[in-house]
Amino acid sequence: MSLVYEEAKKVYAAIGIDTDEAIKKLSEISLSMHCWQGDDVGGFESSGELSGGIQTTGNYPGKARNMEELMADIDVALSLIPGKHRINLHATYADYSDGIVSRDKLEPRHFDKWIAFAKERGLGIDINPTLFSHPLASDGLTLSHPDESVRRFWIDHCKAIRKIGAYIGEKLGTPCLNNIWIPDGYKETPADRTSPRQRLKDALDEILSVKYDPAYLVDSVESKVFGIGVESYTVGSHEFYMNYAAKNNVMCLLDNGHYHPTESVADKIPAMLLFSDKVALHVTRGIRWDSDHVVGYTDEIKEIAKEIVIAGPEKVIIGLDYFDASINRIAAWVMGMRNMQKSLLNALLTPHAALADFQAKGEFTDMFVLSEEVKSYPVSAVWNEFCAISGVEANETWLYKVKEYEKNILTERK
Ligand code: RNT
Ligand code: ZN
Repeated sequence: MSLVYEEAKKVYAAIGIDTDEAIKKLSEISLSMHCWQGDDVGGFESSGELSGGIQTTGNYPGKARNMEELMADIDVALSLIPGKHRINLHATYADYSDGIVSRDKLEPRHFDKWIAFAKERGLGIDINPTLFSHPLASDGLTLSHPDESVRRFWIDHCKAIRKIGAYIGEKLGTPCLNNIWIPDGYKETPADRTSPRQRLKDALDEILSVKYDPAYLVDSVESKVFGIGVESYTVGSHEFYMNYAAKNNVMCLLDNGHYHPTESVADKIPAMLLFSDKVALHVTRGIRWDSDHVVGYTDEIKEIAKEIVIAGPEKVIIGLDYFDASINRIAAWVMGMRNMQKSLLNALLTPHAALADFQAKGEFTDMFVLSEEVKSYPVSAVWNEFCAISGVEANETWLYKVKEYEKNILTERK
């Protein structure tokens, strides 16, 4: 135990916080690390363009070109991130070594390599059907497409992925989160806002009519306010999914890049949890819009972390979702994951009960002063201790290892 940590321990003890306990709790929170940061949401199915109103910008060298490279890069990232985590996959990261398979025909065996990878490392896996970057999504419509045959393809795809998710959950002994996000929407103000949503509702009903053991598979639906090219209307809006989730016993997934910039996902979490047992998150950093920048140690994320800690971390499934191709992709993973963890630690070191007590008594001066002063308490000393216990670098020196790997491995990829 370092002297600095011992000092910090005393400082926090004075406001009733046990730092050892905070470290223990933090080490029990796992985050789902999105595989798609490693290859700019490319996947292994085709080399076609990314579609669906999302965009990766930048051309930093060294993008993973296949499953082996992506796995190797994930290993490097995880070696620099404290704690035990999960991997979040998209359907298009299937194992196509026996040939490309149509998305509606994907089978559990196409994910056996990922399962073996996860098992060896003690990781969980989450999954997402991929309803973009495909000829049948080129109209910008999938589950809400007016053409029945297009809808059928995507319904069957989602069903195939749920089956795969349940298989993964069973094999790994930890529930796999299947998250449905669709890009569907319109560039111009639609004449009919109802029919597409009716079709989406019917499609979801069919997809979710197949029941799986919740010990293996849990489902969430992810809303969005707009996407590039679908600025006027999105079928899967927040109200649509919030009501759908409540009535159908699935989870809402809140992506903090998917709301109007002044809306706060931190504020939504406790509201949602009065009506559902759990909520799922995609943590990102929007700048002006859903720009999917690397998660920072920002006020927005700290406030989200605070609500997670107050609610109880077991009630919130935390996944990251961003894609930056302008910097080293492994560094992007590591920094985002560590920032989320540091934000959680910051929340674990905040005297919530005392602050809530001030609020209840109407002692707002005390509440304000304590919450402000606590912001400059020595979180970093506790963070460093957590990293030391976990066997990873405490500060920016982790980047040397990424740079070494970049020099030896990434620059060889052309
Ligand atoms: C898009 C959604 C969605 C995707 C990933 C790749 O705006 O956030 O979650 O980012 O599924
Ligand atoms: Zn998302």
